[in-house]
Amino acid sequence: MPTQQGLTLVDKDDSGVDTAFRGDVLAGLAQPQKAIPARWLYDDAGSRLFEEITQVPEYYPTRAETEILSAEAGEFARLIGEGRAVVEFGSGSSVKTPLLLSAVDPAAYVPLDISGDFLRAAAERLSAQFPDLPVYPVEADFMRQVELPAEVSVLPKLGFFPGSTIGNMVPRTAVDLLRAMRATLGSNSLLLIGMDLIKDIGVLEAAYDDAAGVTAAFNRNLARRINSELGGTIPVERLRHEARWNDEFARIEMHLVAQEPLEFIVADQPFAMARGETIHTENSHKFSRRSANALLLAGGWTPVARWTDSEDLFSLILAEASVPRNAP
Ligand code: AVI
Repeated sequence: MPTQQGLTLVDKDDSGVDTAFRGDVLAGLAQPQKAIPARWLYDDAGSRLFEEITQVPEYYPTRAETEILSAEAGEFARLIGEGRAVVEFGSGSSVKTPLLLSAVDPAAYVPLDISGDFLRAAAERLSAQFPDLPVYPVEADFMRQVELPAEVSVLPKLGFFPGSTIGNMVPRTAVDLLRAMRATLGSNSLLLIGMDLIKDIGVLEAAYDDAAGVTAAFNRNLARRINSELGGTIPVERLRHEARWNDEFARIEMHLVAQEPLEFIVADQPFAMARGETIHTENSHKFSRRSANALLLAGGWTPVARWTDSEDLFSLILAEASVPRNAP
């Protein structure tokens, strides 16, 4: 597996267009079921809108996971112990990360993120809050094995991947990521991972279609981004946000639904949508205890402890990289 550290991670052409974005959008819009990878939802405006989503009353995951992190500090300390390097996959939340760091008293903190700006801002915030904690931010795509800073190489690691972001990947990609995490963290490592639970469909659909319309704005922002970055003419106001439960695959899907027949251009190429046709923009998989365990095991992690919030909405799972002595 290739490793990388401190590389330039975004390829732009001569006119400043992100070539990976253009490639994904053009390929995605050409498919029978139009679909664009969810990672493109997060430009600056999208990232701000996602922060707003975490505050709307219907979006329970952030609240529920924060409740677990505050309530179980003693158990984390007991099972994880002090002195590890906490390696966070993503640049860290201003609320969840300090709760974990206070609980496990680590020897170092290593946030990994593909976006250097977010990473540096988060690392500065953290250093101000924990002045004695060495912080080593690494700008990298953590979907692949990442070479960690030499300063933490001898320390045992705790990976931290909150938010149920794993649920935004289809299982094949999620397993690839879990394996990459294992390769990054090494054989004596632990992983603390947030995984959202299957629950009442009404609760799920409301969480992804809040009354204030923040999630709708987050979804439609992708079409705005295509227009502004790729010379698009998508009539954004003719696309309706929809959050639908796919029971077969246990996931909430976000779609942009054409309200009438549409024709538009993106990067000089023509596209059309029939009335009711959709662009699929995100999956958010939900898990049972067993399906969460199966995914972790497939990715090379053995679950050792599990916590849920007081309403059983969300789970945090601690898993270890060591090889279990089970029959084959
Ligand atoms: C980032 N991720 C875990 C969020 C989720 O719940 O799947 C993204 C999101 N999409 C709509 N609302 C929140």
